[in-house]
Amino acid sequence: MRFLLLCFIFVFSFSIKTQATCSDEDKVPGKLLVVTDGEISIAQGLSSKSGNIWKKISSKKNTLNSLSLNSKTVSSNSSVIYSVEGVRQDDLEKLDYVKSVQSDCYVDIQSNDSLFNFQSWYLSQVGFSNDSITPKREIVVAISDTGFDTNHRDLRDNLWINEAELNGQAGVDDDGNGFVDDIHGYDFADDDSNLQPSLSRDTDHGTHVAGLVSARFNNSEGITGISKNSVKLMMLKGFASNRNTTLGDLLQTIYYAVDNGAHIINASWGVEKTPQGAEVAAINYAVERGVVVVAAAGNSAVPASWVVPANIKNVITVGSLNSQDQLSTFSNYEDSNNIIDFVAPGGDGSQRRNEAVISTGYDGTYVSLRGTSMAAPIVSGALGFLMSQSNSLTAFQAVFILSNSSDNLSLAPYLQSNTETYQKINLENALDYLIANESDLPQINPEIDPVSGFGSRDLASSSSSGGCSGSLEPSSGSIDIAKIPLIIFLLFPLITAILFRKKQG
Ligand SMILES: [Ca+2]
Ligand SMILES: [Ca+2]
Ligand SMILES: [Ca+2]
Repeated sequence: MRFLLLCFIFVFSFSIKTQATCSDEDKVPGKLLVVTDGEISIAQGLSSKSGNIWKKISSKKNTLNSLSLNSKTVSSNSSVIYSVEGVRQDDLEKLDYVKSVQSDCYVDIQSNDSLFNFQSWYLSQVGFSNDSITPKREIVVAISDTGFDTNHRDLRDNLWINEAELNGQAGVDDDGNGFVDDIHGYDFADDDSNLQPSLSRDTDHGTHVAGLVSARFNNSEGITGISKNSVKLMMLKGFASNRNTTLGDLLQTIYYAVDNGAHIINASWGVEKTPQGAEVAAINYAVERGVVVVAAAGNSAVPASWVVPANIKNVITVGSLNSQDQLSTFSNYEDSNNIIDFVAPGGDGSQRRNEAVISTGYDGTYVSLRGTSMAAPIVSGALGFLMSQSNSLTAFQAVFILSNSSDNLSLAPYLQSNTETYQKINLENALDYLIANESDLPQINPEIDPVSGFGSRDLASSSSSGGCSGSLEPSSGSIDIAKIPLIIFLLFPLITAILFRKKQG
């Protein structure tokens, strides 16, 4: 908080030099900030002014009530700042121990999450408001990823909890769902309940993605997730401790998420291929049950239609923007197959802007990464947040709203000239849209293609039709995909720009 205030003051002193006080609108009624030339003694008598309150702001906390204005300062070694209520400004200005008097002001951008300032570039870009807001219900977002620091102070209070396992016996599948001790999720790569990441080079990825969705909001710690505490995180580890990560393991995460109550699944991973039976079936399983799968578009600067699961019909696919609303240098892009549904901030490559997105890291740290892996959870968090603001909004209705309230950008891939229209999410507009239209939103029932992939924009957009055409690989399908060591090109940050790593003691 202190850090935030300092930054604010820094900006303030440069931008509004001539304006000593805030606008009338931003003034806090009846509250003044008073600088004295020392600490004030307790009143000699309470007769002259009663009902005033002096709350010390600088150094040690101290509150004085009903102070006599005839009080003298105890010492004049240093200035002391008080927040004062119940006294007129001109009465204060007459006092010999008062050095200055000013209005207190409401600060527009604020958070008590200490790293908020590092975050603000991308939060403001998607219309994130820092107002506290009460969710009408709790939404579950499943994070299908590399593994997690479930003890992270900025995550542990927002974890999904399987109560039967929490209150059950170790080593026993207490809820009979087929998985032993799955209290916060499961590790499908190692078939156990240990969710810790196992790859040394991938340790931060899952924790980072989870934090973007639902790091604890307003807990005086670290960062805030997009969903402002309205989302519980179901932690699903699908990546193995070596290169043998399989699509099969990752598809298991989707089934588990759907079967165990997730509303949204974030998949910040992919593999370059055309859709086939297994992955299409997994996505259809989710879609038929009203669960939205959000996938990263990929970081290879190629068409997003090359990547599973991004290219599967009804998957919500997310490309990456830099802070200037340009497609990130690395971001996969649209190639007229209507693959990319949304764009959101994900940083930029070092050849242009060298930007990254800060979030939670492994072992209680905070790290900055870039990639469409980071853009996707911003959309997942936005969808969860929208759903939490309504008692009945479905995940696909949330997609509909996000699509109809987004900002259209005409963008070309890095070093290319062919532009396409992309939809940048806008949380503020989305919430307004929900409030204005909640009673007459259409039912969104995505068309299920039982066989093939390709095409997704028809889902997110109210007007466009189809998008499901073209050269589909027939799903002849009985490849045992779980046995193939696929080269999952994790949509990893190309480079890990570590602003700092803050140990949590
Ligand atoms: Ca279980
Ligand atoms: Ca158990
Ligand atoms: Ca926080």
